Amino acid sequence: MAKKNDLQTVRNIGIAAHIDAGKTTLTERILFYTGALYKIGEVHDGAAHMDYMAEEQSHGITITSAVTKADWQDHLIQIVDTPGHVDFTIEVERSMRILDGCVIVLDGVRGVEPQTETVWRQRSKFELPCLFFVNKMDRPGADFVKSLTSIGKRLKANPVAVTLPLPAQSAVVHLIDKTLIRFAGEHGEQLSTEPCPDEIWRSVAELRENLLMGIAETDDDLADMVLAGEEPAPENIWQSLKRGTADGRLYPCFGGSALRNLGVQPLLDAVVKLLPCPLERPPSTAFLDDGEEEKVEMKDSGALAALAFKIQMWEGRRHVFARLYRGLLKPGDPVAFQKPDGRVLQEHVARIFDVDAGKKRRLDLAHAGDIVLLAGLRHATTGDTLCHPDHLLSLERIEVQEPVLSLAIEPASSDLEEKFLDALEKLKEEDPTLRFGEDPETGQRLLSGMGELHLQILVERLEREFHLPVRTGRPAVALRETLTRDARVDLLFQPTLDQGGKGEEMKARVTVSVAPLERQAGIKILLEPRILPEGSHLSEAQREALKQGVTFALGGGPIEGAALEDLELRVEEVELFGHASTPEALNAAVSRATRKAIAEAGPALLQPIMSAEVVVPEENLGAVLGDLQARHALIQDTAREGDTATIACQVALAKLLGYTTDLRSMTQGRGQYSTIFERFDTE
Ligand SMILES: Nc1nc2c(ncn2[C@@H]2O[C@H](COP(=O)(O)OP(=O)(O)OP(=O)(O)O)[C@@H](O)[C@H]2O)c(=O)[nH]1
Ligand SMILES: [Mg+2]
Repeated sequence: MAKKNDLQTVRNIGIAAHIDAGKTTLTERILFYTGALYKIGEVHDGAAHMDYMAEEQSHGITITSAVTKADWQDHLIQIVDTPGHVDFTIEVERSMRILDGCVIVLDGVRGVEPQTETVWRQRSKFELPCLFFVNKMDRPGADFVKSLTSIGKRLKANPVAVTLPLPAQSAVVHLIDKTLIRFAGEHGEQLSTEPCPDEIWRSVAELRENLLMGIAETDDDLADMVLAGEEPAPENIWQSLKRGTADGRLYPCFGGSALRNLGVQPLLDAVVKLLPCPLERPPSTAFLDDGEEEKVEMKDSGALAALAFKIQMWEGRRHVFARLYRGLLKPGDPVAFQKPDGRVLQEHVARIFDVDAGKKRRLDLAHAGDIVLLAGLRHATTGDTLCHPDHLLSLERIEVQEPVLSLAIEPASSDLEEKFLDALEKLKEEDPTLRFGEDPETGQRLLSGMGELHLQILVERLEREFHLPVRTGRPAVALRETLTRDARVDLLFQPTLDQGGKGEEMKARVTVSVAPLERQAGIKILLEPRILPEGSHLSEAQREALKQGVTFALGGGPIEGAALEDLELRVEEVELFGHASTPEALNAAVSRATRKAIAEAGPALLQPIMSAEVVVPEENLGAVLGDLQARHALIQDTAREGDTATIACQVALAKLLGYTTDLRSMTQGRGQYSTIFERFDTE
């Protein structure tokens, strides 16, 4: 293996894509060719090394990102295989957060798909240099050039071809080296490389031209050479391509078929040649306790800075995945971290492990740049920055989406209650997109998550991993409430003495106004009231009481008790009455006024609206469209190509519950769809 503490020879990459594009199949090939695996396990046989969870094997999909490592050309490649299903998008988000580069996989028949756009946005947020692998080129209808065009069109990126797949010949043309690479042997492990024969080269010369022109646009030296008709040396091309990839101006594309063992090794070469080592990434920005910024450079010297990005139960014990950004970490070392609420906690790392999918190996020391598994931490969780206790700082946290679907759930028998709560606590720790709570109105236990599959997998895990049979209700969508018009309320709070409780007089008057805001505007609170009588002021405690009163009142709307959204609330005026205007009085006055104003402002329910893409055989298009219309979908586009049709639409999540089964029966199992949460809106 490459020496791990020589960061020049390390590549940390993620593999991301739309569901089923072939990420796990590709990762299995990478592990096989690099010698990390001596036998290829196929996803469809439930045998993939990377999909080691029982639910992953039974559903044939990836659910949780798995870290593995491979050795290629004296480099250590650490690979995170991420799930493609949108319900598990947090897994992609947190992986992208800690990686240095990524490979986005496309299905060569489908090109860019909806979830490709999502992972693309996630990659862009962290400015990760990225290569594309156009997979499934063995399938009928696969089209490499068209897939590249879809990258340009849908992702607004600049793709350049590096290898062109020729599946019929089990070969790829390498456009930089001008070679033809053939793949032979049982698993394509035997490569033979020859200069590309003229008759093939003639048909690909245009792609080579595009590659050179693309690079020339980002590199003046190379531009001069190309314009002068000179042939740049492959080494020069690689170098400029690496620079263009690093700053996001070029996206090198590779073609092949993971399942048919075509074109994977040239992609691996390119991971080493084109993607950055940890040292080549810009330093991360961290914030010190006093709000000052600090640049964290990837190096062993300096105070520890590591980001906990994932919690996983391993043999029943809590483990924390972390990436080290600076410093060294040994078993027994103390780490401190600050919670979002400002609390600072400190604990000890008991053991450190190197991880390979479902296996772990003990380490004596972790270096900057490493991705490791830590045991012994009870409180550190996803998003926390682990630091040296004398030098506290926080790296940017990981964004978590709010759940959109919930399910009433209870243990099958009441004596399992304690075990049930304990198990949910553990699952919640692992998965920040999972919520568990009680419906305030019905008292039912509610499990909330990102979608039907997410909730289904959680229920299966409770039963299999925790041996906990549960009873569940039907999934229901998460709701929000908003306003449809302005309202203004003036309220005098003056309970009669026996209502006041302690026998002390309470009195305060407030004027509150509310107004609707556009969708996704959130909540705006303006708390700068005019104070009466003229010349008086609010004490710190009174101001805090007003703030709390408002927050409390906005916690639940009048229709379903759902959180309010997209509105502006202004506390316009507060009248004080000497000692009687206690903080309690102000709190009660403002929260009552707020509730009343909301009730008068035409409250309305908002529900999750999804963007959906439905792909069906042409012959089923009419039936599927009719059915979508019956679900009140807003059809945005229908495109036909060959014998498949693609429908783009927006539809309320509530109308999509159970759609997987319905679509299957309308299309004899051939239809597919994917959705992405768009916004909360009235239907
Ligand atoms: N024809 C063909 N099928 C492939 C190829 N690569 C993968 N598949 C198949 O496509 C299906 C999905 O492959 P996976 O590797 O699980 O895809 P994934 O992207 O990891 O899927 P998720 O993790 O669930 O998002 C499996 O049945 C694979 O055997 C390929 O190159 N050609
Ligand atoms: Mg997978």
